[in-house]
Amino acid sequence: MPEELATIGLTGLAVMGRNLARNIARHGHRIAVHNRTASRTTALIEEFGSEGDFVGSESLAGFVAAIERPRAIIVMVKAGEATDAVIDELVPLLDQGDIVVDAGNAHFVDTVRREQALAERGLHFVGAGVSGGEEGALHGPSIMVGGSDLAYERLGPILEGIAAQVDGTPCCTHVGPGGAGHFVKMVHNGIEYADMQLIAESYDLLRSVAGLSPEEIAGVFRDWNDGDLESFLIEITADVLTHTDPDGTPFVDVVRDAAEQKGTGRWTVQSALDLGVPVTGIAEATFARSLSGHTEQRAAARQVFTTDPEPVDLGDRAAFVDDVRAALYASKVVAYAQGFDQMAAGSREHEWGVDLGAMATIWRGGCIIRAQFLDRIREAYAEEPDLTTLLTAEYFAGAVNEGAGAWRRVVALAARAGVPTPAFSSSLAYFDGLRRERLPAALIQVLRDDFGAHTYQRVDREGTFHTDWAGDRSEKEI
Ligand code: 2AM
Repeated sequence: MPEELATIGLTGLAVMGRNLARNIARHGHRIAVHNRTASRTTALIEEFGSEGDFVGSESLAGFVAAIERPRAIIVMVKAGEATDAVIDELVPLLDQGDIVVDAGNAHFVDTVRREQALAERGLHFVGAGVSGGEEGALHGPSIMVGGSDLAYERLGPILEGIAAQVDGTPCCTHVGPGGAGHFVKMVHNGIEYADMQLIAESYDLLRSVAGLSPEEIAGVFRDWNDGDLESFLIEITADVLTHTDPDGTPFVDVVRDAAEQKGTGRWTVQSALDLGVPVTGIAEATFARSLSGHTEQRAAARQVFTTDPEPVDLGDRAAFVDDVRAALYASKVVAYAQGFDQMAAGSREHEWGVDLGAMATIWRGGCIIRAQFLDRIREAYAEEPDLTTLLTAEYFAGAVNEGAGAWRRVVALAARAGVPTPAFSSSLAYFDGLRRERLPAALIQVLRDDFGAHTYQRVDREGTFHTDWAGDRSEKEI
């Protein structure tokens, strides 16, 4: 056993775990490292041992013994059964007050279950969402930490140190107890789905309607990245669109157009349905990925529906490009407003006390959706912590109002040109739904009362009513 104990331990040394361990070591922490297959541990120390103070162990028992108490042990294995397997092996080796951190992409429901199970044995379980991919793990991710205050006291100084920093503020915070960290990481990923779908729709419109080449579209995205839309995803879109295959074909044209998903978008939508929060942007983005994968149905539909819409008159191309920018921005505001609504609803439901402004703050750097935009969200919540919806915060309301005309023109033109813009269109519909004086929901209430006696309320007086539709149509107060 080494003389000096390690400050923290990490087990699971595939690329994310390895990079996170290196990041921790580079920040001067003595770190115990372990992997089921010991060769990964040896490889890490051989290749990167000089970067910091690593203590490698072949056995899990040796690894646990090498960490100072209360122990902080990060588990970075594939989410699901592997996490449970590692926890089951670890728990008998631990002492009261030790902390197990799951830094994988767990479903927050599993995190809640694991936290309760470990709490019964006097152990802290921390579900930590880590965003930023492999590069982020190494150079500074955004970290969303769940679990107890006591656990955060031990972990916070280390994790805040290795996280991305924006204006001197770490992109890491204690989100709340239980599954709070993994819940907000899930919504973060859902928002990422919406963000990418909106970018993809913009690209499609610029290419299919405005007739720009991928190279030219890269230029448009580069320009956009100098303004309000500045973000990591816009930046890498500009970059990948300039890439070509060896024969000069735009790279985007040689990749199969069937988008994949690992499940966080689906989880976000499932949770939103349970919470009753309309995350239409995220849902459309998730469904658009599913649609793209239904290759047989797509082939069948292409054979049957061969008539193209009549060509549309684009008018001024530069003006259209600018309209797409405004529509993208307005739709993005909606997607984020919806995602933040979901976090508020999840926090209320589970009594997590999530500080929405703090989420915007830690997403400014390190993570995939990092953007200037998030600083605006942070400011909006700083000004008004109980904001009903981000859409009505002064800055966002202004941006949406300014872009509304362009948004409508783009969605209408896309419909006429037969270019699918599910995220643009549903975001506009959501916006109009919110701002409408009267919604046709009144008719739905009447129909429900007719076929199912589900009752309704009236605009002109208090109470719950039912009309005898099958009989004399008299109204009764219930
Ligand atoms: P391995 O190198 O031994 O396969 C990503 O798959 C990481 O999770 C790897 O470090 C892998 O270890 C680890 N892992 C996957 N399933 C595991 C399990 N059941 N127990 C321990 N580690 C596991």
